[in-house]
Parts: sequence; structure tokens; C-alpha cells
Amino acid sequence: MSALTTPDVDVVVVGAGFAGMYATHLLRTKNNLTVQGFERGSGVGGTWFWNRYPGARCDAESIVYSYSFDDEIQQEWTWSERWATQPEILEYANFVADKIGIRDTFRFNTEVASMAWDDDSQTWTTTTAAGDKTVSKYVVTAVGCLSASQVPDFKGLSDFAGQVYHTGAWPHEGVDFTGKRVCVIGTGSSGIQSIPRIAEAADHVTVFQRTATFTVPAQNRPLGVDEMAQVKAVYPALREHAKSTAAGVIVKQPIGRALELDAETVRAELDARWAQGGPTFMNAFTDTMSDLEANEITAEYVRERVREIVQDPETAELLSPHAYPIGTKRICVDTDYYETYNRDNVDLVSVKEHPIEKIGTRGPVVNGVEYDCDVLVMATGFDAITGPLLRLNITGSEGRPLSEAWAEGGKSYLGLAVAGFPNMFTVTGPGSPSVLTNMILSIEQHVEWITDFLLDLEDAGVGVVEASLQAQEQWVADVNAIADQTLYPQAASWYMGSNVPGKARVFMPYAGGADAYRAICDEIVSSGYSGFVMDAGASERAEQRQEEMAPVV
Ligand code: NA7
Repeated sequence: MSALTTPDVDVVVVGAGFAGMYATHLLRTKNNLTVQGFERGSGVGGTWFWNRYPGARCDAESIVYSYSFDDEIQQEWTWSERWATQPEILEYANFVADKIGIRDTFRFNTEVASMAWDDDSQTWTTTTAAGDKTVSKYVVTAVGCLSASQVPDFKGLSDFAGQVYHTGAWPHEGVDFTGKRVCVIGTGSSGIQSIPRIAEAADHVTVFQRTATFTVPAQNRPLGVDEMAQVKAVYPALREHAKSTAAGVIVKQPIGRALELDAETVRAELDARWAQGGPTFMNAFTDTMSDLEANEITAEYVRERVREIVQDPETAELLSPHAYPIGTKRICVDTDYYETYNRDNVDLVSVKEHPIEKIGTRGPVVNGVEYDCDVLVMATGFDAITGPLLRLNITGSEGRPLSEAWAEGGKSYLGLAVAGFPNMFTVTGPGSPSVLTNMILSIEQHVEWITDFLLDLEDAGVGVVEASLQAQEQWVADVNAIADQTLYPQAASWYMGSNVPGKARVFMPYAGGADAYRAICDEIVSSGYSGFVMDAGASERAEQRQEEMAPVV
């Protein structure tokens, strides 16, 4: 490509989920830049476009899991339930897409096959699976953290005679389970949400559980018109409150250290939070995520509830999690999960001691037994956080593939930029608070920060910007140091990359809180964008390349 290449557009945005929609909106309206979006689905919504399995809901409350950037949007939209269902969230995404008019910017049903930076022309070329190329000055990846489905490499899977579905790529027309025998593999959030709904419809359900999971009741309920009106009246204050918390939600404050409180107080608090429902249960005490002994108090409380709810003691024992501290794998939020095991048409098979040997023509085979089914549901999770970025086949400066730069795990500066990948911004990349927080709140912060940065760069006439390697290394070290102060690294979780064979075991999200992260990002702006190399980076690279090419005397 020649140095005179004129970009087709200023920015290519990949993904039309909540991040891509908002990025496109701001880049066009605030930055006055031209944008080409690409989306592999046929519509907007990202994770909510794909995860259409029965029972899919958000585990952040609907009144905060929504955009705050436009008061008209939050005043016009009315949530019907405390925890919104996937169809309602998808409807909301479509409502917003129409309000802000971003559909015409996206090419839907269009998969990005590769994205390549060219050092000479200082442009990105995005190539679609159909071979079309778009040249841009910047790229913004908005591909989500949980969009690359992970299907275990089961022997014999292709020989299975029935239907196979992954929860993360559920058919739009739905699946009719009436009269069907169903096997579900996986008991993470997707399994826990879908199993009760599948069991209501199917003839029989067999659940294959490798690791028992901690889950708390959603205690879902309709949101009355009056209640929504009260929320709308105080929306700005409510949003400010959410921004001031570590998780970016409305939290009930912890009452102290579990290890320093008397047993009755601890018990009463856990009872109250269990009755209230949702992940705020994990926020009862300040030491739950940092002290194993304190953690065990909350963990044992949940096990006690399991024994209370599940009638068969053997099944209750199998469902009682012991393999990891509570909260170190994402806490699940369910409706009737444990109760489902009291149904006559539901069986639980532990695959901890005896893993699934293969998928036979009739169903999964465990310990020599083939479990017959018509439908096999894979609730087996995602190649989280880095997976969606790696499958874009990105190559940066000097033609270096992102897969090579990330061979030891996803590395970035602030979760927003990667050293060696100039003019590329990653919304909720590895090292951002992302999945440990209210995703929409974090997305808004990231997108606003990136677009303000681009405004400043354009004003200053900067052509190329890149995270410095040193700043990136420091950020990665900070992310690890914060994670090490918690119990998170003790679980084999998707936060750690443990669910993908061969993936580097690195704790990926920033665990310091969305509030602290926002303050750091603001400080970086005040300091003149410390940690970023502007223009100089490109010329230094060019000089380095020339030196390398110089004949050896
Ligand atoms: P998760 O939370 O990664 O859960 C995947 C489940 O699949 C989990 O129970 C796994 O067991 C199980 N799994 C994966 N591979 C196998 C094999 N080979 N054999 C048996 N069981 C297996 O994904 P989800 O989709 O449920 O949730 C992801 C996030 O989406 C969730 O945290 C929310 O943020 C929304 P394991 O625990 O690894 O032993």
C-alpha cells in the first residue's frame, strides 16, 4: 500500500452490540468522523442477539443495565421486570438503534476475516469474509467479552444423530422441547438459567455437571408502572450512584468483615440478601473476596440452602459447590435452579470423576453408559475476552499478529489499546473492568474516553497513536497485583482463561472497580495521555526498520 492511500472512512467499528452502537453514535455525532461498522449477525444487540436460549436474562438489574447517555432514551423506555429477559433487552437495543439512527452505518451479516495495520500508509485494512476491503485511519473493536462460543472437542460429536445447540448461538426460531429427551452439558450461568425452562417443556432432562456452581435466587418480579416512574424521576442521581460503585450497579453496602461479626448478625444479613435476590448477596461483607475463611462462611450458607431445597440428599451433595471459593467464578443468578432437581423428569450426572468419554450416536457417554437424547444442549461457555478479538485475525505494526503478541495472555493498556497495534482501540478488552462490572456502564465510560481521546488527537493533528510497551507492562502488572489481592485466581474460571485448552492462565479483567478505573483514566487525560506514544512511535518504528535493513558491514 502506498503512503498516499486515502482511507475509505475515518473509523471501522467491529460489532453492533451496546459498545459498537454507542461508539458509532459518538464517533459520528460528537467527533464528526465517518464510520463503517461490521456486524456478523443480521441485527444489533451483540450478546443479546446470539444468546437466545430459554431463560436467558441479565444478571444486572434492568434499571441500571441500560444506556445513561441520553435522557430521552431512559425516559421513553420502560422495563417490565427487575431482571430483563433476553427478548426485552434485544428489543431495547433495537429501540436505541432506531433512536440514534446507526443502522445505516453497519454492514450486517458481514464477518470480519482480518484487520491489518500498514506502517507505511498508517492505515488499517479490514477485510470481510467475502473479500471486501475497507481502509480506515482507526479501528475500534466492540466485539464483546462473551461472543466466541466454546464447544469442547468431544470425540464423536459429529456422529450424534440428534440436534446440537450451543446456548451462545441459539436458533432464532427457538427450539421446541415438547416430548423431547434433552441432555445439557454445563452448569455455568447459561446452564443454570436454561435448565429450569427446558425441564418445564421437555419430556426428560439429563444434566451433566463437571463443577457444581454457586447460584443465588434472582427473586425476579414485575416492575410496576409506578415503580418505573419513580426510577425515571431520579434517573440522573441513580446513574451517578452506579458510577460511584465498584461494580457499577446499585449496591447494598457491606455491613463489615464477616470474621469480625457475630454469627447471628452474619446469618441475618445473608438471609436478608438471599431474600432480596441477585448478586448483591456477594457484597454482604468486605472480606468475602479476600479472605478464604470469610469466604467459606458465605459459601457454606449457600450449601445449606441447597440441602434445604433439594429433596434427594445425594443430588443435594452433588450440587453443593466445594471446588472453588464462592464468587471466584462468576456468581450465577437463577430462577428455580435448585428446585428443578426435585422434578421427576430431571437427572443429574456428575462428570467430575468420570469425564464425558465421547458423544455417541444416541448421546453423551459417561463411565461406559450412553445417555440417550434427542437434543444435546451445549452450555459450555465462551473463549472469553481475548477470543472475540483473536478471531478477527488482527496484525499490527511490522505485520505482527495479535495472537503472537498475546501468546502469554491478553495484554493491553487500560483494556483500551495494545502496544504494537497503532490507532486501534478495544472496548472492554483484557485489563478493563468489563465483566466484573455493569457492562453497559463500563462500555459508556470506555467509549466516551476513546472518542474524547480521538477528538484531542485530531485537534492536535496527531496521525498515529499507540500504547507504549512500558505502560502496557505496568498496567498488566497492576491488573495481576490487584487480582492477587483477591481470591479470584484460585478458581479455574473463564476469567482466568482456564476453560479453553491451551489458553494462557492469566486473570483478564481489572478487579480494582469501575469507579477506581474511571479515576485512573481521568488522571491519564489530565497528564496529557501518559502511556501513549503519539506520532513519534511511527517514526521510531520506521527508523528501527531501516536500521534492521541496513547492510551489515
Ligand atoms: P461458563 O460459566 O463458562 O460455564 C460453562 C459450563 O460448561 C461449566 O459448567 C463448565 O464446567 C462446563 N463445561 C465446559 N466444558 C466441559 C466439558 N468438556 N465437560 C463437561 N462440562 C464442561 O459459561 P456460561 O455460558 O454458562 O456463562 C458465561 C457467562 O455468561 C456467565 O458467567 C455470565 O457472565 C454470562 P467447569 O465449570 O469448567 O468444570
